[in-house]
Amino acid sequence: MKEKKFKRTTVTAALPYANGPLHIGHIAGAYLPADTYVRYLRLKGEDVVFVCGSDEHGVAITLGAKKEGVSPKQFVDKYHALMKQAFADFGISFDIYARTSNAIHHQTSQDFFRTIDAKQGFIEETSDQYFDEQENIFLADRYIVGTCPNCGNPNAYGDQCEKCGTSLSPRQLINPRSTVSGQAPVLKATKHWYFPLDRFEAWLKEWLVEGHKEDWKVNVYGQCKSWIDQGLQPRSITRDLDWGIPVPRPDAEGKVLYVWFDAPIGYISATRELKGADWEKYWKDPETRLIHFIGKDNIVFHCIIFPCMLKAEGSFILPDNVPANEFLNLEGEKISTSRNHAVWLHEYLAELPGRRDELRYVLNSISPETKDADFTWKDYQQKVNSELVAILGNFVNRVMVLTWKYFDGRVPSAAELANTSEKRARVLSLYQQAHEDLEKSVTEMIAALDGFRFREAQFQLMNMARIGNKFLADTEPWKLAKDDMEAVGAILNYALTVVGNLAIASEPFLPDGSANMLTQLNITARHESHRFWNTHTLVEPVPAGHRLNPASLLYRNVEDAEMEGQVQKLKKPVISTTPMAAESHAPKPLKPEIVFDDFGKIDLRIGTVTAAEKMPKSDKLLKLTVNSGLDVRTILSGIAKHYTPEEMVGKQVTFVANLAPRKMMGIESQGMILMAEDSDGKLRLLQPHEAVMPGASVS
Ligand code: B3M
Ligand code: ZN
Repeated sequence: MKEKKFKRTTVTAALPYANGPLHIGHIAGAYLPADTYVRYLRLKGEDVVFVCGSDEHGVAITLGAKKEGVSPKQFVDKYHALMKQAFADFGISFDIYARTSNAIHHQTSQDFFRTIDAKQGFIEETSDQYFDEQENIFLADRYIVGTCPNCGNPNAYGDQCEKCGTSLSPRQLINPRSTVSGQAPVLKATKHWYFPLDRFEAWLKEWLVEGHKEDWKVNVYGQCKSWIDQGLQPRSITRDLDWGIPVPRPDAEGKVLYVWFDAPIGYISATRELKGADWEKYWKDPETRLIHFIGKDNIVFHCIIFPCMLKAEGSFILPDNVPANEFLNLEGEKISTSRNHAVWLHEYLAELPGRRDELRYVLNSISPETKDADFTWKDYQQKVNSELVAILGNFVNRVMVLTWKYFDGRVPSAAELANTSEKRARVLSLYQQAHEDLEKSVTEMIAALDGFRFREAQFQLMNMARIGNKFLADTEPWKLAKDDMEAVGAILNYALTVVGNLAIASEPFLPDGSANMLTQLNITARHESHRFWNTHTLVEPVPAGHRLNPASLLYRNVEDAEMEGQVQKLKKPVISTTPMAAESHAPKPLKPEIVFDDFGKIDLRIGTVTAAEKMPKSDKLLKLTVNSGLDVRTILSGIAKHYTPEEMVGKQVTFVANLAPRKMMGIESQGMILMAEDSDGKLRLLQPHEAVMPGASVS
C-alpha cells in the first residue's frame, strides 16, 4: 500500500438526529472510536479538527415535533441542547458541536447545491408521489406501509419489506397507508431534483472498488462494493417539506434539500464555523486526510453518495477512510428507542457518577468493529472489577503505596544493578524481560490505533499494566526490603516509569484515569508524552528525587447494588420453567372440561385492522376498524395500555366473529379480539404466523 504523507487530519463523527437522547449504541458506534483516535492524533502533535453537530432536518424531526406537539425549531432546540450536554459531560472532545439549523450551514449547503447546479449536475423530474391528504404532506418512503407484493407481509415499508428483505418503492405496496394518519394516500404530481449517481459509476469503480480494496475495513468495503455492483440510479435530493434548507432556485418554491444532502455538508459548515477564514485547508488541501466515523447504517451515504457529491462540486478532497462500526446490542436484544430498551448516556452519567472511564473502557473492549457486539451489565461489572480495578488500578496503587512506604514519596534512584549478587542478577533479568515486553505492547498499541483497531489498542494498554504487575510480583521488592534497599529502589524506580508511561498511554482511552495518574505522580509529562507517541518507545517521565503526591485509588469496584437498578430498568417479565418461578408467576387454573361441539360454536376469524383510535374518556379501550373479509366492523378492545392506535393499524388479529354485539360507552362492539395475557397482566395479540387473507377461519 502506498504510504502518503499528510499535513493534517479532518475527523468527523456522524451528526446524530436531534430527535431523542443519545444511548450507548451511538457512543460505541461512532463517538468513542472517533474521540479515542482524535486524542491520539492530538498527543502526537498533529494538526487535527474534530467536528460534529446535530442533524436537525428531515421528516424524522418534523414528525417527532408533531408527536410532542411543538414546532420543529422548539423540538431540535431541546434535543440539540440535551445531546450537546451529554457529549460534553461524557468528555467527547469535539472541537465543535454545531447544528444544521445554523445560518452558516444553510448558506454552505445552498452554495454547494448552486455549484453543482451550475454545472448541470442535477436532473429535474416531475412524478406522482404519495400524498397524505389528511396531514397535507408528501410521504417519505418510510412513512408508507402496506402489503409486500413479494411475501404478503402486511406491514412492509415503502422502501423495504423487513420480513423478506426485498427493496421496494412505495408504488409497489398493496393497500398502502400513511403511518402518519393511517389513511390511504393519494398520488399527486410533484417536481424534484435528482442527483445522477449513475454518472459516477466508472469513477466509483476506480476510486473505491479498486482504490480502497486494501485499506478500508472489510465490512465497509463489502457493503459499498455490493451496492455499486447492483448498479446506481439517480437519487432525489429535494423534498416537499416546510422544514429544512430551501432549494436555492427560483422555480423550487416550497421545496427543501433532502436531509441526507445537507447533513454531510454539515461537517464542512461546522469546520467553517470553527476555523473561520482558515477552514478551507481542512477540506480542500490534498495533503489533508479526511476520516469519517459512523455506524454501519450510514455507510452508503458516506462512502458513495457524499464522495460523489464532493466530486461533483469539484473543489473538495475525498474521504481517506471510513472506519464504520457494526451495531451494539443490549442484553442480547437490539437497542430500541421506542421500547425504551437502551442505556441512555445522560442517565448513565447521572446514575453512575464518576464512572466515565468505566463506560469508555467497556464499550471499547467490546467495540463492534467487525461484527455486532452485546453489552450486558454483568459483563460491564466484571470488566470494571477484574480489569480496570484489579489490573490497572491495582498496579498503580501498589507502586504508589510501596514508594511512600519505603521512600517517603520520593522517586528512588535507578541504581546500577550489575551482577553483584545472584538476587540482583535475577532482578536485572526480570527488568530486561519486562522492558522488552512493554516496548512490544507499545508498538502494537500504536499500530492498532493507526489501523482503527481500538479494541486491540486498548488490550495492549492493559497489557502494559499486566506486565507491570508481573514485574512486581516476580521481583518481590517487599522481600528485598530486608537487606537490599538499593535494589528495592531500582525496582520501584522502574515501576514508577511504567506508571508514568501508563499515564501517558491511557489518555486516549481513559482520560480521567490518565489525569489521576499524572496527579499522583505530580507531573504533566507533556514533552515525554509527545516523545512516547512519536517514537513508540518508553519514556522516563518521573526522574529520581521527584516528589510524588499521596496515593489514591484509580477505580472502585462496581458493587452489585449499583447494578441492580440498571438491570431492573431493562427487565421485562420472563417466563421461567423453574418451579420456584412458577409459583410467583402461576398461570390461571384450568377451566372445566368442554366437548368439541362447545368449541365448534365459536366462529374465530382473522381480520386486518384498518384504523384505530383511542376511545375518549377511557384509558383502556381502543376502537378498532377491522376488515373481517366478510364486512368492515367496529370492535372495541381493552388493549390501550398495551398497544398504541398507530401500532394497531395494519396488524392482523384473531377475533370472535359471531359474538353477539355489545354496546360499550355508546358504541357497539361487533366481536372480540383474542389476546394472550400473562400472569403480570401484559396483553399480546394472537396473530397468524404468516399473513393470511382477511376472513380466514381459525380452527
Ligand atoms: N443523522 C443518521 C443517524 O443519526 C444521520 C447521520 C448524518 S451524518 C451526516 O444515524
Ligand atoms: Zn416481503
